[in-house]
Amino acid sequence: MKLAIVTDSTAFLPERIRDHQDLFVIPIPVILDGKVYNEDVDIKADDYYKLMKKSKEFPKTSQPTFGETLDLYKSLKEKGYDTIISIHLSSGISGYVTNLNSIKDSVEGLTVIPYDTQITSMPMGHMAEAALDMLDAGKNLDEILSYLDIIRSSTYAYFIVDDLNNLVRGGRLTNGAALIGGLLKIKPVLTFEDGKIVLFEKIRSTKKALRRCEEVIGKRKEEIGRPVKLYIIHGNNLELAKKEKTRLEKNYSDITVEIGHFGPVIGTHLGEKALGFAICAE
Ligand code: MYR
Repeated sequence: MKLAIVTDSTAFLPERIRDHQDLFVIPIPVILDGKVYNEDVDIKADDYYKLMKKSKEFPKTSQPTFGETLDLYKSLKEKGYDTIISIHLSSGISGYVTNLNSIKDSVEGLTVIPYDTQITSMPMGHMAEAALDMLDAGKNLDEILSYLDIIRSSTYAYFIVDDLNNLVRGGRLTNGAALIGGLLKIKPVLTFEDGKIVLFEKIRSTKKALRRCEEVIGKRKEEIGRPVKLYIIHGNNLELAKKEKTRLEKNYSDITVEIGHFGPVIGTHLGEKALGFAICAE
């Protein structure tokens, strides 16, 4: 078997694997004032948040086309790969991974396994990382997929946004329209349930919402019961991410927290200044 790992640009990838020879990233487009930008190819996070502030129209995202995806798969077949694990953002927030099922058998001699991570961002980057590490260690396809399942079933994310408007207008908050009236004066903590974004708890202030995220992450850490990865992810809010890292590492002295950022695609749906906490098995 010659295996390639494909993921999409919403994965925040650890630096050490970004140039791995068996890793390939398909960019997801964002549309700003009618112009299409491929994430991390045409635009990076820093510039995007600036542009988003100035945009006249509400920003949008879309899925890579079947043509673009098939071109990538075909090129990998030509490079000698016969198997691909295609690791993507949750089917609860984008139809992309589900739609891959209709093209996965299109390239003769190539087995494509679409993998629905039920999440995105740093935990998804960790799934790509774990798959590559296992590949390098000589593990077989079943072993790699079983390990991805362990990470997926132990992944939890809690996050707050500065303004719920983007999530509600983009249609990514389950029951968002029904919730919004009641959420005006509070800071909701959001989470993923069955791959969808839902309200976790209504909290009175940002400070209390952050304390609640720290507490619930600590509880999850005990439940997972094995070494974990702990992530703080920010939407152009590095100062707050650093403060939270210090607090978490003080509270849970046996862990190191890694900081990453939300790129243009997730930034489109969460808006600027979002902050997320994520935990998963190492
Ligand atoms: C599409 O338009 O189908 C592709 C992109 C959809 C991205 C939706 C992102 C939702 C926000 C994710 C929050 C993650 C917090 C850890």
